[in-house]
Amino acid sequence: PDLFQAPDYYLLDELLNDEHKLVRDSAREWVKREVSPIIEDAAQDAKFPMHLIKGLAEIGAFGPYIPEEYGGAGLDQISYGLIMQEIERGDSGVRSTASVQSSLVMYPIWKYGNEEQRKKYLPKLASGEFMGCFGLTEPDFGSNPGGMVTNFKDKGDHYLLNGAKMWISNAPFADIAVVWAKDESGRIHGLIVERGMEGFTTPETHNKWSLRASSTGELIFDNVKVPKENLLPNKSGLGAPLGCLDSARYGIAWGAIGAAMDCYDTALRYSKERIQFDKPIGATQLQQKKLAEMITEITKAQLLTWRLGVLRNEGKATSAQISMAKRNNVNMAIEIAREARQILGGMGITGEYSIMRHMMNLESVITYEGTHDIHLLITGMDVTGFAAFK
Ligand code: TGC
Ligand code: FAD
Repeated sequence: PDLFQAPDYYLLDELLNDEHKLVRDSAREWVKREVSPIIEDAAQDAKFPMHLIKGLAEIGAFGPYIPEEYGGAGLDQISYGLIMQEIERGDSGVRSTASVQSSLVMYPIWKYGNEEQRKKYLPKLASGEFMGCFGLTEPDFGSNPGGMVTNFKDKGDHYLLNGAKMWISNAPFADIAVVWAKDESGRIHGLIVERGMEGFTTPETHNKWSLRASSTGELIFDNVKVPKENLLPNKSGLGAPLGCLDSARYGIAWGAIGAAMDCYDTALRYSKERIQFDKPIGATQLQQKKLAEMITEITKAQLLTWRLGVLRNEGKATSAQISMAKRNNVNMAIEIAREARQILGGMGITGEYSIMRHMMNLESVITYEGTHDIHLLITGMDVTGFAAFK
C-alpha cells in the first residue's frame, strides 16, 4: 500500500526546485522501504535500529548542508528540512539520530573547529563510520544550560574534564561526544571526547515511554584527560552550543510536520473505511472537524517552515523565528496525534498503526531542544525585550 500520502493542500510543491523534490522523494522512498517495516518492533523493544545508519548516510541525512569537501551533501536548508520531514514521518527517534549527528556534532566541528578537526571527523561522521552525540544538558541544568557545572582544567599538555551530562541522544553507542564544559574562568567551550578515553562512560537510560527507538544515555567524566587539540577553538560562550541548537530546532520544525502528516493520513484513511451506525465515521461532522482542523494546521506549519527555510538560505533567519516554528510545529503535531488517535478508537492504541508511537515520541520532541515553555519565553523576550526566564 502507498503508505505515505503527503498532504500538499496549498501546492507547496510548486515552491520546490527539482533538487528539493529529488532529495525529498528519495528520503521518502527509503523511509517507506527501510524504516516503516521495522520501526514498530524497534520501539516496542526499546532498541535503536543500528542497521539504519548506513541508509541514513546514503540519503544525505548526516550533514545535509555541510559542504561536500567535508563529506556532507552540500544541500540547501529546504532540502535539509525536507529530509528531516521524511525521516520523522517514519519516527521521531530516527530523526533525532540524524539531527544530533548533523546539527549538534558535525555543525559545531564545521563552524567552531579548525581545519584538522574538520578533516579528521567530518567525512567519517557524514558516512556514519563515526557516530556522535552532544552533551549540553546536566542533571541540575536543563532549560538553563548556562549554569552547567561540568568543567575542565588546564594541565599543561592536556585538559582534565570532570562532570556529567544526562538525557544525551545516541550517547550509549557514540564514538565521539561534543561536550560543553566550563574552563577555570567559567567560560563555556566545546571539547571532542572520544570513546575509550579513560574515565569516560556512557550508561544507557532505560524505561522511557517516549522515543523508544532512540538510544539515550548519560555522559560521565571522571578525570578524563582530553588532548588539547580536541578543544573547538573558534567559538566559546553559551552562544556556541545555542548556535547548534538553532540548526537542530529548524530541522525539528520540519520533522514535526512529517509526524503530523503520517497521523493525519492514517486517520483520514481510517475515517473513510470504518463504518459505524451504517456510515463511514468520516461522514460525521465531529470527525470531519478533527480532520479539517488537522489539514489546516499542517498547511500553516508547512508555510511557516518553508518561509523560514528561505530566510535561512538567505542568512536572515533569527533564533527567535526558529523558536516560534519549533514550538508551533511540535505542538501542532502532538495535538494532531492525540486527535488522530481518537479517530481510530481502540485500534489507535495498538502498534498496528503508527499514531500512538508518534504521540509518545512527540512528548520528548516538545521537551528537548528547548521546551514548549522556553520557546514561548524566547518569543516573549523577542517582542517585549524582557527575559522572563531569568
Ligand atoms: P542568554 O544570556 O540569552 O544568551 C547567552 C549567549 O548566547 C547567545 N544566544 C544565542 N546564540 C546563538 N543562537 C541562539 N539561539 C542564541 N540564544 C542566545 C546570546 O546572544 C548570548 O551571547 P553573548 O555573546 O551575549 O554571551 O542566555 P540564557 O542563559 O539567559 O539562556 C537563554 C535560553 C533560556 C533561551 C537558553 O538557555 C535556552 O535555549 N535554553 C534551552 C536549553 C536547550 O534547548 N537545551 C537543548 C539541549 S540539546 C537537545 O535537547 C538535543 S535533543 C536531541 C535531538 O535534537 O533530536
Ligand atoms: P527543566 O529545565 O527542569 O524544566 C522542567 C519544566 O519547567 C519544563 O516544563 C520547563 O518548561 C519549565 N521551566 C523551566 N524553566 C522555566 C522558566 N524560567 N519559566 C517557566 N517554566 C520553566 N540534551 C542534550 O544536551 N543532548 C541531547 O542529545 C539530548 N537528548 C534528549 C533526548 C530525550 C529523549 C530527552 C527527553 C531530552 C534530551 N535532552 C538532551 C535534554 C533536553 O534538552 C532537556 O530535557 C530540556 O532542555 C529540558 O530540561 P529538563 O528536562 O531539565 O527540564
